[in-house]
Amino acid sequence: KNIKIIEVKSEIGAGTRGASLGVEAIKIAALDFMSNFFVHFPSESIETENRLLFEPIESPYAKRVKGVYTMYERISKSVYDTVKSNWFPVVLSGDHSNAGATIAGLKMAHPDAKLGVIWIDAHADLHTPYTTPSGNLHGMPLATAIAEDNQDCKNHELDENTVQWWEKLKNIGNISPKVLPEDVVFISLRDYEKEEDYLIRKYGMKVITTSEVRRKGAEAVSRSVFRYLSDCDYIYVSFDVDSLDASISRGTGTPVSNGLREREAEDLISKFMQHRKICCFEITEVNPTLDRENLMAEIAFNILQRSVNVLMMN
Ligand code: DIR
Ligand code: MN
Ligand code: MN
Ligand code: MN
Repeated sequence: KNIKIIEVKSEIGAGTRGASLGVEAIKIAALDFMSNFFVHFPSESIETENRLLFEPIESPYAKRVKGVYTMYERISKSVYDTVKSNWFPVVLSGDHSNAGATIAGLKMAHPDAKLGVIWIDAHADLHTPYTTPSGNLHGMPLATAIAEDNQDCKNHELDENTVQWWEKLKNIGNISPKVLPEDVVFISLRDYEKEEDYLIRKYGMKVITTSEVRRKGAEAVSRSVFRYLSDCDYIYVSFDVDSLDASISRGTGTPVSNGLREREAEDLISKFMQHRKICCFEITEVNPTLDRENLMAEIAFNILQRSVNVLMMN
């Protein structure tokens, strides 16, 4: 595969500041390891809307949603163009809201294909403006992909403006839904709210826990994931670094205990990358401002490097 790196230094979907520095921190990790990894690949840096962080918030239940929509437009177009010109997109992104846009771009490039998603994350990211506890859009990208409102669990009344932007997010590319809930697999999910649990149960979504990864190993877990997603044509892997255990993920906005070890994540993700259906890989939520040294970015870089090596051999 011919790799192209798409850099998305956007953090307007996060609740904690600093994830927009994650991409640069990963490059610093490469330099500290004396690796010339980044020399080998063409890259594109997507313009951001981070200036909105200095402005007042308009929609408390979908913070900076207009800016996130602009990012959805830019990122989906870049991913679409990359796939259409036969490059394999590796996305390095700030906060996880960007992944909703990556999925949109993949679906726009393959409108008739069935798209599967492997979501490696402590969180389900299935909130909607109707249910969100925080208003942060990094908790909602999968809901945009499956075009879910979850009105059954509604906690807030929304103003018309928020509703309109949310509708635009779900419908970007004029294909909705992009992914079916049955074609999503969660890995190391362990910190989610009852509204998300409702959707996971309602749709019978597939969840593979940290202990299952530890017990069965990368090989067996990977086999069962691809068996589960066997009727998908293309599969996207989204790696939120907070899937890693809190003991090593200080450098992310929302660390959670009982997560994956570095080696477990690395072995599993590089196994995934061997599969012919894998069409895109994203690493997200590295926040060096919260870290000691640059540990989170170094781990992300190691996983990136090994994954890309596997992709290039396939
Ligand atoms: C929580 C935290 N579920 C929220 N979410 C995430 O605010 O929606 N943290 N994704 O990384
Ligand atoms: Mn996430
Ligand atoms: Mn997360
Ligand atoms: Mn199926």
